[in-house]
Amino acid sequence: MYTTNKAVLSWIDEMAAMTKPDKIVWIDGSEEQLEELRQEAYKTGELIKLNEKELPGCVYHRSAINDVARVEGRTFICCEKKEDAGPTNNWMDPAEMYLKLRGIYDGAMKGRTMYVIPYSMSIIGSPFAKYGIELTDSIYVVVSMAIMTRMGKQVFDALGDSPDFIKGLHSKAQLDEENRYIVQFPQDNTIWSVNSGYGGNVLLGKKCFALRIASVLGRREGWMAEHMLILGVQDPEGNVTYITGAFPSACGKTNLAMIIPPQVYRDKGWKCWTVGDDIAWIRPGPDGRLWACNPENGFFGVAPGTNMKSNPNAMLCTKKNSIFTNVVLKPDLTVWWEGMDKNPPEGALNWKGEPWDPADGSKGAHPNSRFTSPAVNCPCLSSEYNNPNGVPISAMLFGGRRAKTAPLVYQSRDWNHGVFMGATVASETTAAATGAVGVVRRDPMSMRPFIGYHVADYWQHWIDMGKSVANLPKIFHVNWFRTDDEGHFLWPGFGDNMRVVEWIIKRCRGEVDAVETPIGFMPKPEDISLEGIEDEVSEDTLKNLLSVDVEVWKKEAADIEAFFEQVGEGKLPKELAENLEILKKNLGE
Ligand code: GTP
Ligand code: SPV
Ligand code: MN
Repeated sequence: MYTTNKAVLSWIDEMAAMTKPDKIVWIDGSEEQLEELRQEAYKTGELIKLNEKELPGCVYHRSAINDVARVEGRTFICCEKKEDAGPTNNWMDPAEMYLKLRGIYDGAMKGRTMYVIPYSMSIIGSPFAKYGIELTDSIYVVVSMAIMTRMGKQVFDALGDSPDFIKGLHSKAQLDEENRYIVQFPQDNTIWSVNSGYGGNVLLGKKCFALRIASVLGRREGWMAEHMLILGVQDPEGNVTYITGAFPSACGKTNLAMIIPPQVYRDKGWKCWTVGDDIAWIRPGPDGRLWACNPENGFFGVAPGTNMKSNPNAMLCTKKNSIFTNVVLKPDLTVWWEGMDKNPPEGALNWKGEPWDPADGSKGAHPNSRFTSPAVNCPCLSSEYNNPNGVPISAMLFGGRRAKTAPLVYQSRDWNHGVFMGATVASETTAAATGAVGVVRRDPMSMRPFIGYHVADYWQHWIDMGKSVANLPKIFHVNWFRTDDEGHFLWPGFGDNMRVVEWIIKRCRGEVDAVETPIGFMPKPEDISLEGIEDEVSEDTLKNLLSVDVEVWKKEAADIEAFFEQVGEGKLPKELAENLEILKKNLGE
């Protein structure tokens, strides 16, 4: 026990009385204790130690075959009134949900150990910091939280006697899909997760706390919790401009957060720095700007497609002290995934643990297989990463996977139009959540699965932030995923996204003008540099990428209107309705 905090102790007593673990172990954050736990997990097979020479400090983990992604259909926001959860969340009366879950948790930790994990989201003691405790029966969760958060007994010192902490309870229970629940109780600062062992469902500091619960806190306290990367872009003169980007799950945040500019840019002196790759907590600063910090302390990144060409920085992050989940396990105890290189290994085990023959056409790694790596491993980690005040934001990007419709980049006319652009983001679904992949759905601010309250109230909070902040970031929409009629990507993406980022930064500084179109400001084609990729992207392709098809956009506007009717429930902010009218008028409707 590392605390005399009565609220902490009585809550742990109550949770232990319900889940009935054989023993309770307090996690202090020391490497010795973590190593003991890893050794224990090697014995049970929960973790497999990887090749110490090739991958020092790394472990392999498999989640159950039916448990490899977030389960949006089984994720609930249990606030007092159903109407406050809104149409994009599952809801159940909190008393009813507690009763139901108590039944499932009853004795769920019998024969197991309950680990008490004290952790901080953001730098301990900083203006951003919020503390949490996760109780879990999974060693995988303990070692993951040690990477993903600032974890250990120093959190109790910071918390002192305060009852102000997020109470997280996780049990793998039987990993029973039918009784799997990921439940947020915002009025109680409580998260209960049961019958899963997959990252986003069980690392409670991440989506459950830092987005679902934190979005509720942010609305109440005047700040924002967003599903955003944070990137520092350094120009040849040495000025660093910070941008954030909200793209839906598995749509490119980690990749943009770790971008390496193309050679022609590096030669001129451009450099990019990672502050965060998934979540941003954003607060108004004393200078009237918005300041962002990354509340996490590691990366939980999509493995497939990550390679030394697409994202060398992410590859280098995974070389030590990392966890690999649901990837291919090679006979030499190293790992592989689709898109790492062109040499699928012989004699390896697939993500299910079965002998895998690459020739049989099946995937070796699960499409949502992941690496978990400490932020300190990142070769391009920003010098401001540990700045307790965060970094000042000049631009915010929204985007998604759109084969058609959305151009490469466009800029909003003003903040409210930018909020409209974010509110109406549409993207093809990915393997990051269970369910069909490749279906276009509206994913407001890429937060659809993570807003802890009514989506229209969340939009209103964005509008209100715009009124209270003097010096707002500029807002842009990007789409790296436009395809030709054969389904090939038109834009090379990855490092070459720097070409779009440069235009965005110049817009923020008033250094380049733009063309006004029905949907917003767009670059003149000659203002997007193709230097060095003239062979890959012709001027015609670029024009195509920057084209707005009025007929397609009329359909888009009608679809947005239907979406607003469906989710607005009589409280759609008038600024969004106005922007829809402007769009329709601009399209000649
Ligand atoms: P979460 O961790 O689920 O929130 O995902 P994320 O938004 O961080 O996505 P990530 O950067 O891991 O990218 C997901 C997938 O998109 C990977 O397979 C990438 O290879 C692919 N991807 C990322 N950026 C680009 C790009 O610019 N162009 C193309 N074509 N694919 C990209
Ligand atoms: C996402 O799905 O957006 C992720 C992975 O970042 S998870 O932690 O599972 O949510
Ligand atoms: Mn994410």
